[in-house]
Amino acid sequence: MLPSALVGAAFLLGGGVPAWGAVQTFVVNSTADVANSSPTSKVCATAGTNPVCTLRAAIQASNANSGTDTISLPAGVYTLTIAGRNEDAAATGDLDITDAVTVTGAGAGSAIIDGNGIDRVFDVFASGTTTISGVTIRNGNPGAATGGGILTGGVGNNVVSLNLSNVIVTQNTSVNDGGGIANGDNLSLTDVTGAPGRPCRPLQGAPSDDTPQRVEVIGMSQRGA
Ligand SMILES: [Ca+2]
Ligand SMILES: [Ca+2]
Repeated sequence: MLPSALVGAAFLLGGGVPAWGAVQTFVVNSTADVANSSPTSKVCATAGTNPVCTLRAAIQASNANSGTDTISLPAGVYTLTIAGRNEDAAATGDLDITDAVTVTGAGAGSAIIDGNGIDRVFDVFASGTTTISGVTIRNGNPGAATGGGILTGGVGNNVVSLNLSNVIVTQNTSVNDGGGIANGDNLSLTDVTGAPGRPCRPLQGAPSDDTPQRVEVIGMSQRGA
């Protein structure tokens, strides 16, 4: 254990960047879709003279800062506008979660993340447990890929657990399966509402330890049999 005075000194010397992987809380203060000042920055701040903490910047900062950080998302409509599918560092298209994180929205009815049809909304492939609550996830469209709103599952030996609580997944589209959510590992759904997507399976994947509770899936149809 390091002396607290030394930790404090290191904190100051680091320009406010927590040292040694201390987890952080990022409070989003802009609905704009702008990347962080640098993909490796652990501070949520866009470049320029009036930096803000956008959702994308917060995801990137959380990815860069090892440990399960928290992202606080106030009420608002957060529309993704930086096109570019098949990119896995949250710089373009979907918001890639490469380090487990807790995203706490103001409420499913008020904190709305809109994929704007440019890509899915979240691609969660970080080891460990990611929790997303109090948001609506809508208008995702990854094109010829799975997971219209959310794609989650491990890459390589990663084991991903995604908990969704008080989340609405609606109006997402996928050419392939998982119009709402495509899951490859562990998915826990509590108070999650799904509403119409495209005619494909709204929820793909059959993990062994799903714990759905009070899950409502409305108006979806399944392609094929
Ligand atoms: Ca992190
Ligand atoms: Ca991406």
